[in-house]
Amino acid sequence: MDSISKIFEQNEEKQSLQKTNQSFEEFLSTLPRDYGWTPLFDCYLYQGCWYYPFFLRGVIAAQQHFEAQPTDIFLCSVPKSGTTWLKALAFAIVTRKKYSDLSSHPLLSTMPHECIPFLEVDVVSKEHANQTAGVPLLATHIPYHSLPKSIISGGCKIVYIFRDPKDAFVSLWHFMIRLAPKDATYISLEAALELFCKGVSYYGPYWDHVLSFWKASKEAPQRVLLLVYEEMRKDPLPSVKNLADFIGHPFSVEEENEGALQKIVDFCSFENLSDLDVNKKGNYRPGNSAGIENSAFFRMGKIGDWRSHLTPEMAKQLDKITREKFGGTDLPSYVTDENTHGN
Ligand code: PAP
Repeated sequence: MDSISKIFEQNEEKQSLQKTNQSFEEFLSTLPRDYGWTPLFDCYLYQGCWYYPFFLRGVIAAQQHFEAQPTDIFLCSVPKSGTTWLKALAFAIVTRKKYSDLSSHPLLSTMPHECIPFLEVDVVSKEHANQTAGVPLLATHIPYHSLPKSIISGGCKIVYIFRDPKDAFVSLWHFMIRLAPKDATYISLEAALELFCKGVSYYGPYWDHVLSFWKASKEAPQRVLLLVYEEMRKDPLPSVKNLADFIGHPFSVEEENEGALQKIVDFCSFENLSDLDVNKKGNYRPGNSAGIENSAFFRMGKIGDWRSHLTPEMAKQLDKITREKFGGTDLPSYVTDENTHGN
């Protein structure tokens, strides 16, 4: 990794940046490569996880330069598992005193992703580590074993959200179609499933990602909290209360009596956020090749939407891997009863 250390030395000069790009390309060429679900990018295997080059560059830079502060709180997730929701909730919880009047709340005009820096994209050096306006929240999709060391050694709190791999797969497939250029041939559901099952997906393998945080939560439950999308969707209050306690912003009895917890749950609900103009009409990272409409992050927000897309055989294929990977853990089984598979 010596050459890579050099690659990511902080240097703002144009010439060095160009050199960096060339060296990064060279590094990429040494990694296993596969089709990235879109003609836009291939993906590359680094430390057991599949990345697009744009993100991998940031992951390596973060591993080398990011110095976490012990007070930093990391919102972690495998893509398409509830990241946007978790960001909105955590942001609303932490800032609730400042924005007790919801009519001026930043989430009314800013999509949740823009409220919280994304480690491997927005925060790659010590200099940039200070969080937005004193909010100690950062987000990342990096699996636990590849997180920058200072996050673990600094004892930072980590909140991890995940969901049924079948729904995450369907959600990701829709997202990649939205991301693909308008005139491009979209990846079929069947081809995407084959890649997903091989582990080749955005920050995949999906199951290994979840397991990395599950193991960490077993080893250090005081430091790593797991949130289950389905549990939150069915009954958000207990999980959101737990989240607030865990990140050190518990709701007082008085606040609960006044309905402050319920107010945040309602404010951050799919129904409310997806109906805001900013999330219906705004754009995320405009001008970037990975830019997309904000609405792509608010599709259905449903448990079990996979039933509208996957054949029983496809669902069984995913369930088989889930059973193998999650067997022996106390993670939700996510294996659908044989009799209820299907559309
Ligand atoms: P990301 O990894 O690209 O940030 P992420 O937010 O993790 O995406 O996942 C998007 C999913 O969360 C979408 O699921 P779907 O495709 O099955 O519909 C999206 O609809 C859902 N989602 C977004 N916001 C909320 C919310 N407030 N409550 C519940 N689900 C939500």
